[in-house]
Amino acid sequence: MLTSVRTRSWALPALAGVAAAASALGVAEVVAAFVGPSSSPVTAVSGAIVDRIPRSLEQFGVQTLGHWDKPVLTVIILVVLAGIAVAAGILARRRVAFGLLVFVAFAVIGVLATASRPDSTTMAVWPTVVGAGVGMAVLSLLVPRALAVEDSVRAAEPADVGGAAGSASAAATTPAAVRAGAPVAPPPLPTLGGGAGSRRSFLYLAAGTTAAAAVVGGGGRLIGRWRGVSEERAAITLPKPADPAPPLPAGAKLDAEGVSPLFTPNSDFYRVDTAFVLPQVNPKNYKLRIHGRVAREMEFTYQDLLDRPLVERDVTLTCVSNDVGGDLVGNARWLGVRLKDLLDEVEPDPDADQLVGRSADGWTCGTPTAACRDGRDALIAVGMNGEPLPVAHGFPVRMVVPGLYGYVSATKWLVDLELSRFSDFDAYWVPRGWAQQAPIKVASRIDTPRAGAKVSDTVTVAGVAWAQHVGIAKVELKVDDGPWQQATLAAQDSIDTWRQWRWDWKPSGSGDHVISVRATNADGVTQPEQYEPPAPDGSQGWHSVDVTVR
Ligand SMILES: Nc1nc2c(c(=O)[nH]1)N[C@H]1C(S)=C(S)[C@@H](COP(=O)(O)O)O[C@H]1N2
Ligand SMILES: [Mo]
Repeated sequence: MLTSVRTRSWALPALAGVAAAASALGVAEVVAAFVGPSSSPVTAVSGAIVDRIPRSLEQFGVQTLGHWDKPVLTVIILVVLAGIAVAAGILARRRVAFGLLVFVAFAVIGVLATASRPDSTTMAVWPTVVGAGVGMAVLSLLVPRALAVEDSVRAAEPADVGGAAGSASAAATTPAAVRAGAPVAPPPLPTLGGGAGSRRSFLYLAAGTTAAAAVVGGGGRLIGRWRGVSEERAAITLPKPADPAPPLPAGAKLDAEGVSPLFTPNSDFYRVDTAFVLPQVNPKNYKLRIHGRVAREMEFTYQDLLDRPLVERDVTLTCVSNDVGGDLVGNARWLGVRLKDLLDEVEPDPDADQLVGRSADGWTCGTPTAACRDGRDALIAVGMNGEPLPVAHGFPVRMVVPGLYGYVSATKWLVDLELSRFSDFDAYWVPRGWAQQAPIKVASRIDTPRAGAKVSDTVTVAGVAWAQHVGIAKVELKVDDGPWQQATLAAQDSIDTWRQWRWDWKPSGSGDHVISVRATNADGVTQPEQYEPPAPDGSQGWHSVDVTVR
């Protein structure tokens, strides 16, 4: 009996803690909707954690969870917060002030996190402060009520007390009003059966408060999104390119079922970034500043960029975290301003060997200045596959440099370009263990058949191969330890785009087989068999799939 009394007397204050924490977070989301997305304490703390995650763990996260990495981390954070909220409620049993202290500690963490985000403003602490205030008020209201309910229930169940002895029993029968620090809540009259009823009504109160807070918080997120830049984006009509993409050669698209399309639709395009909520950069106030080791600083509005002659090019983007056979790669038709022209106008110092890109949310990227000026189609891009950049892909302005992995070339939500030196500055991923310079390695992937597929008769093996800014010269396949055989290549769109390939295989008998692919670039470099993981400068090795011939 004693244990059941104790369990129950912890449960209601714990619920009060959860309801209070939910109220704090829900209210904070609403305030954040108006202050700016990164001022949400959950978002800011998540971001601060991501920035401190060790390289191995981050690598593991991206690899095993893919684009689910952020939702999963958010759920983990919410579960941890719920645990702490339970603890705050239980602490408040002794003294409401103890529970309030937990909220104060969390407010301090939230304030530090929101104030130190790279894109924070002086307003950024408000969601946390207001949220914490509301949470503390809810805790102060609910905990005494929880205790009063417990006391009235216990008063109505004398059997519970009779069986208990010692201090536990004394504590369990102390009226709420006597507990130090607890405001006097009117205890409901202890009538038989009425105790259980008030317990239930408290449960409804706490659960109702939590649910209302979740709705308010979700509403806050929606308001934040609605207050975002999707309307501004929808209102934009991009100018026609002065220099359109060259027409696709005949045979640039293979029709093989299951092969990646030559152009990846924007909705399917892989997304990799450190942003917990997408930066909402309004093109109306947009400025791109180019400065640092230059003869003259310059600034460009969004309209300034659109007013320049626009270039359209097909470029395949690849993430350095893409493992052998992975899908962190995609091809798009980009529209933008030639970066080389802008750099020629600011006149970089000869020793400025690194161009540092900065995003609206403070992420940084270091690109060799030479790669931006050597004649390749390095772009300050505003369009992707015929539309303004999607917000997730860097709206309104991002960088695209053929031949370099995304983390050293493809700054999204680009607002600042600084001419610097590799010896003076390490961009975001460099201190986290990734290479300072990272040209894309020649790679190939089997799209079909899928690993583990059951196949028969004639098997169409097909996929893509890429070696941006060099070009793909040859793709070969082999089955088990058989000889390498040449695949049919689609016609080359450009050396900066991937090439589809296909190979029709007639298996000679049933059983399990391993199909492997390797590509050779236009410089004659063939993918080596030796596997290398993505860190520190890109994965390497042959992609293989195992199939069963029936
Ligand atoms: N602002 C910002 N830009 C960024 C990143 C980032 O984290 N923040 N990630 C880079 C990386 S690692 C890659 S691979 C590409 C991915 O571009 P995508 O999401 O449009 O496919 O964006 C690059 N640009
Ligand atoms: Mo990346």
